[in-house]
Formats: sequence, C-alpha cells, structure tokens
Amino acid sequence: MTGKLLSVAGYNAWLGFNRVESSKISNPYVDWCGRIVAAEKGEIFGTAAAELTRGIESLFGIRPLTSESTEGFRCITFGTFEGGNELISRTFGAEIRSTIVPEGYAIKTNAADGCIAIGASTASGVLYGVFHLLRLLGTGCSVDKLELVENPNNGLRMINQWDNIDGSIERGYAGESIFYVNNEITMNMERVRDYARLLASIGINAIAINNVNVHKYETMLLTDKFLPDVAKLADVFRAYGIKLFLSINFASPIEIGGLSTADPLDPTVRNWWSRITAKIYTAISDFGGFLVKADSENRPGPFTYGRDHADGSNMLAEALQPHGGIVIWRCFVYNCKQDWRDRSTDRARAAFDHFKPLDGRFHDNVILQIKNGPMDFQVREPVSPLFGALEATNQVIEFQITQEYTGQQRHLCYLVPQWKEVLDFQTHAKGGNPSVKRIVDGSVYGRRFGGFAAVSNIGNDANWTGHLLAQANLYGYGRLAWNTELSAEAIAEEWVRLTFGGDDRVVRTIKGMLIHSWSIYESYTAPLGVGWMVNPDHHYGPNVDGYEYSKWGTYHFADCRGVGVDRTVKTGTGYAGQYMGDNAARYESVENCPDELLLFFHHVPYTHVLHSGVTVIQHIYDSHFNGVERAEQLEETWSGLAGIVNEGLYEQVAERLKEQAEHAREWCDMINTYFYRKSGIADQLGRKIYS
Ligand code: GCV
Repeated sequence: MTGKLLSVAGYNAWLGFNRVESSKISNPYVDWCGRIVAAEKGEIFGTAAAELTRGIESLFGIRPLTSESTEGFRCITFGTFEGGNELISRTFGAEIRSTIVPEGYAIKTNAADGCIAIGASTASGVLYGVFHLLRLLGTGCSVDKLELVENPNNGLRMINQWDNIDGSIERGYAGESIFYVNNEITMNMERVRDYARLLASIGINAIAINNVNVHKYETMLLTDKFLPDVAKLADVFRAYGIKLFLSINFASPIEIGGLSTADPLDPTVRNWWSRITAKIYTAISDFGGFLVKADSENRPGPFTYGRDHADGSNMLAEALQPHGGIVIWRCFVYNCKQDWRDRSTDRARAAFDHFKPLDGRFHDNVILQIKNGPMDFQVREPVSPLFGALEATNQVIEFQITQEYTGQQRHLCYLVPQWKEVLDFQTHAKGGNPSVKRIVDGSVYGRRFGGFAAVSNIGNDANWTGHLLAQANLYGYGRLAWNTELSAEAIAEEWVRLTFGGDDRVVRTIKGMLIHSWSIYESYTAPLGVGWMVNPDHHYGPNVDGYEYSKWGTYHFADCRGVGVDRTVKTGTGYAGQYMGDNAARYESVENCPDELLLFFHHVPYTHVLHSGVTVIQHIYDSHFNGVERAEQLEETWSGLAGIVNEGLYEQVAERLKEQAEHAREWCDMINTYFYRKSGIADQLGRKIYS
C-alpha cells in the first residue's frame, strides 16, 4: 500500500527532497555526499544512516557508500561525542560539547579532515542533526562552511492523536486513522513508520496514540488483548526517538479492573494502577506515561469521589514513578451544562479556578497540559491566564493543529502566526515580563518538565492532511516546538522550499498565501474575538447561535443593544482579573482593550467606535466583505501557479481554495444578515447585507 501511496503527490510531504537538476549540482555537494562514515551500532543510528542515504539519493541521484572510515574521500560523518568516531572527536572540542544538551547537536564542516560532521551526545541528537543537514541540502544552502549548534527549547515536544479504535478520528479532517481499523490496531506499520519519519524530522519526541476521550473499548488498550500490538507501535516510534504514551480512562479500575470504585485515595484502586502500569512496562520498557482528560465533557474523574485533580494525577504519578514515566493531566475542565442565562459563571474562568489553587500540590512527574486559550482553540482568544500563574507545577502548552474551528482543512489557515502570538505574550509573572514560551519551557520557574503538545491533523488521506497546505501546520508545530525563536515566515519558507522546490515565484506566492491566511479566515468568521458561531457537533460552517454548549443562550450575547461578553471584574464575570499586572488592567478597560479581543472582554453597543476608527457594526460588515474578497484572491493567486508547480499538488489545492471562496460568501451572508437584523443598522457603504 505504501508503495502505491509513495507515488501520490503530497505523500512524501517535506521529505520528498526534489531532485536537484544535474546542471545545478555543484561539485562540492556531491563530493561531500558520496560517502557516509558512521561506526556506532543501534537502532536510531541505523535510522539516521537510512534517512541520510535516502535523502541524498533523492536529491542527487547518487547512492552514498557507507563505511567506518573515510579512506581518503570527503564524507558526511555522524556520531556521539563518546562513541569512538575519530572524526567526531577531532571536529568537536570540549567547549562545544559542553554546550549541547541531550537531544541537541552540532554540525560542522571540517575542511582539514574532509568531512561534514554531525555530533551529539545521544543517538536522538544525531538523528535530529541528520534531518537538519538534509533540510539544508533540500533548501539549497551551502554546506562548505557549516558551523552550528542546535538545542531544543522544549524538553517535551509531543503529538496527541485523537484516534478512536474503530478507525475514526475525533475532529479529524483527513480520512480515517492510520493506527486503528475495525477495532484493532492496524498492521500497516509502513504507514506508521512514514508518520514517525515525518515527526522525527521536525523534532517530535513523544506521541499519545489514542483519543483523550477514552471510551469503554479503548480502555482495553491497557489489557493483554492490545498491549502486544501497542508494543509493536512503540517499536516503530522508538527507532525514530519518539516515546509512546496512552490516553487513559480515569474509571479504568471499574471498566476493566472489576472494582466498584475509581477513588484515587482508595488503596485497592492505587494498587490496581500500580499493577497495570508495571504490566505496561513489561511490554514497553520505555513507555512514556499517561495522558488524562478527567472531569471534562462527561469523562470520569476524581470529582465523583469528592477528590481534586491533584489527588487524581498524583495517584497515577505514583504508579508511573518507579518506571520513570510521567502523567500529563489536561486542564480542559469546565461545566458544559452551564446555563448562559446565569451571567456570573464563565467557561473562560474554569481552568484557572480549578488549577491555580492546586499549584504546588502535584508530584514532580505530573505535567499539566493547558490549552493555549481559556476556551477551546477558537480562531481568536486571549492567552490562558494560567501561564505564569502556576509557579510550582510542570506545564506544557496545548495547541490544536487539526483545524476544528479554523476551517477543518477545507479552508487555508496557517496557524503558526497565531501560535507565535501566544508564545510571545508577556505574562507579567514573577514581577517581570516573561513570555509564555519561557514559562512553558520551564525556565522561568525552574521546572523539571515543560514543552508543547498538540492535536495532530493527519489521517489516512494520501497527502496526510487533506488540504495539502495544512501540512505546513504540522511542520510548523514541530519546528516551533524545537525553536520558539523561528519566525512564522521563516518556517513557511522552509516548508514551501522543501515541498515545492526553490523556484522564487512559487516560494514567494505560497509563503504569502500562508502568512495571510489566518487573518483572512478570521475576517469572515470571528470578528473582534467572538467565536463559536458554528454549527453544532461538527463545528463546520456558520451558525451564529449554533454551538451545542450554548445552553439557552449564546457565547456572544448579541441583542438589539449590543454584542460581546462582559468579563470585567467591575461589572462582568471577573475573568479579566485572572491576568497579572498590566494585562488585567488592559483587558478590564474598554478603552485599552485591543480591538481584536474587544468582544471577548466587553459587551458594547454596535455604535462603539474601535481604535481603528470605525464602529463595531461597520467593522463586522467590512471585515466579512473584505474576507470574501481576500478568499477569492487566494484562489486567483493560486491559479497563477498552474503549470509551474507539480500538477498533482496544484489540483489538490485548487479544489480546496474554490470551496473556501464559496464558503466564505456563505459565512459573510449569514453573519452580516444576523447582525443587521439584531442591530437594525445598515452598512454605511450601502453594500447588500440582507440576501
Ligand atoms: C477530544 C473540544 C472538542 C472535543 C475534544 C475536546 C478536548 O471540546 O470539540 O472534540 O475532545 O475539545 O479537547 O478534550
């Protein structure tokens, strides 16, 4: 199957390494690439050699010789500092070695010894270095004078699969699961391996392979029925330096253990978890640990027993601790039955209200996983106020690569600019101004664990992500998790070059489309921080009052007088007060609140004048009409690449952009009509808003 897929445009993603025309090959390139010198044995070293060989073959059409010495020829060599490779020892002195953390690496062109050397202190570091060199070769960089050191900013760089064992994927928009089919683990390990390659090439080092909503049957993944096959998946990922985690059901002791309770303080429950955990480690000696969604959206959790989230997570942490495992516990906890007529309760407050009081009570091997915003991966939300507020707790930030609320991979929405904004947000924590990225990497509070997690956007579609350009989000997530200083533009450019080749016009055009796409999508779907105007359950398409948890009300509170949610301390839900220092003051004030979040924090009349100089209602009309025009332009811009980019790739994108433009018109009609009816105020420019 994979053989067939390999020929499908997009399957190789950014690892396709388009052939460099022979006339363009400079001799030094081929000189360096004719030989690989590597002496160390081990699975990940084998992966590194295979990837380097495959990349070079694909780029230059030559198969490098692999040997343990140079035999007088130029070569690429890799190895660990202590691994006995003389070229590595000669190239990297003690000073460089001391700057490299376990997964980091150094690459240097050593002219004297005739090698390009990749040195690291671990096999994983070597593999990441090999992928870096391939990236340089694939984007046409000179390798004659390389001298670089790379260390990851984040220790944990994780992917969460929301795959169900029946083969479906919750919020998946690119086909079915590559892990499960018909209530079994797939035996198509080739496809899983190809996914592992993609992930390792962007620095991912952990994966949870099943949905956080663990239903009864999925609970069985912890049992003998499935563990041997789970272990096979772990084997595939191990060869790429990726640890496997399982999402668990908090009520497992009842569901599969035959106990009458899952109370985390009950000794029989604690023993049960210790036993089952030990069994998992017998099957998978380097098992990563558990990912947990508890007391959220009808999932069981410690609240049933009058316990809190520290009690729940610490119980699991104790079971994992002897084996070196960790618990990743999600903070997505809110009352989904909330009555929106009661304006004093606010879903946005929930994560902070639940977890801030528990700061300091979590074991050392518990990590809290916090969604980037207080709600749920909307097109625009403020940053979660928990970042910076938790001083004595390990934490990772959770992003959603799968585009649940951002166009479901039918619309183009490059999310890296959004993630950059979140990561660069200044928290005012610790009496200073550390950004979110420095909180989640663990450096501000000196935490043991930190990093990124994100919900994957892949499925078994031949091009992995449905919308080909959505591959840029997966690529960008990994690159950013590794290096939070990379710009959204630099990541986009790298991805375009690797995927489509180096033609300047192609690079400029696609990069431009990616960079503007979030703002385009926002402009016709989510004005001024209002989200949730989507159809219930599947969350695709416009429906202003449609969201299923808007019990008896809406998430935007539009009425004839105005729109927006009052989240101020003075007159609203008090959410603005969860921020620190100037942030709290800025959001509290209707004058100082940034336009793009105004309706998230304030209920204002339609005639309220924004910093931009136009009224709220006029902004809603303008942004929707402009959004449609810009979506149409995307289609037009792409058509300029017909005959220039690979036809298979071209067609896939053209079809999606056509749908996007049509659909943007529907959004525009629905939203503008709704607000015209509510406000009774017509568009000042006389455009037709009532169709
Ligand atoms: C996995 C949102 C999604 C759910 C998802 C949940 C979560 O509510 O709509 O499908 O469940 O987030 O993050 O747990």
